[in-house]
Amino acid sequence: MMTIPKILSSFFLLLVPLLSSLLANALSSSSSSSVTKPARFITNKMCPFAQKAWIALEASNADYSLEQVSLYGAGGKPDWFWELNPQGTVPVLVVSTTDDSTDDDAVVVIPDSDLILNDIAQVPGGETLIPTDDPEAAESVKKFRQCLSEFLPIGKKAVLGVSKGPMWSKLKELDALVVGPYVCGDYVTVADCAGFPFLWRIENEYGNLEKKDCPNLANWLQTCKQNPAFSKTVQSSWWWWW
Ligand SMILES: N[C@@H](CCC(=O)N[C@@H](CS)C(=O)NCC(=O)O)C(=O)O
Repeated sequence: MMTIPKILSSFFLLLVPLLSSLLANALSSSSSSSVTKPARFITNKMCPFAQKAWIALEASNADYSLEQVSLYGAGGKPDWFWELNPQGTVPVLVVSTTDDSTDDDAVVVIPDSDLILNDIAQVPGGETLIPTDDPEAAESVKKFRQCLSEFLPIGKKAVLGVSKGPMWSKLKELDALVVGPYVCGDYVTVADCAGFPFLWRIENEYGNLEKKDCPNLANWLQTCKQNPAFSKTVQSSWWWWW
């Protein structure tokens, strides 16, 4: 029998491609003029979900400006942020589809890290990080992201609780999905962007993953850390994903 979290995560995984295609349509059809203004990336550098999107913006060479918002300060979140994203979460990416700054309708707000990854090619200058012309690599991206979404609640339980066994088992599953040097081979895809913030935190907390029978993940983390698109997003203070 399916557990409730499994149902929810399956539902979410079904929802993400649907929302992505709706967003892509909105982005491509909302204006006749070309997209040239830099996107606005609203973030908090301590958040792993926001880090995912930040890496993708960097790795895809997108044209964007970064604005940090304080999430848990005494004054609460600013009104403009609530108006932009009523869920009150980062990251948020705002993509203009016209050069006319007075045209409010020509703005698309993408308020979720997975949606941002999927739509990165819609950002000015952005190159897709989804290998559309390589079915094998596309399948490898899909499997890695699926396994990662299963890892997140297991990792949370392990970090907060006593037993780490289920987390190490799930990490071995992820390890087996890494082709190397990046998840799908020689180039960065959304799978690398999605995985790095979370797996970096695990390595930071528990040490080199090679010692946990995850040599591929250990080498992959090393490769990512040497890539400026990843290394510039690493912070000395950071949050877990809960
Ligand atoms: N599903 C969202 C989750 C983002 C998320 O949980 N962000 C946290 C910070 S790491 C947040 O904004 N929390 C603000 C709050 O809960 O009030 C995504 O992937 O973008």
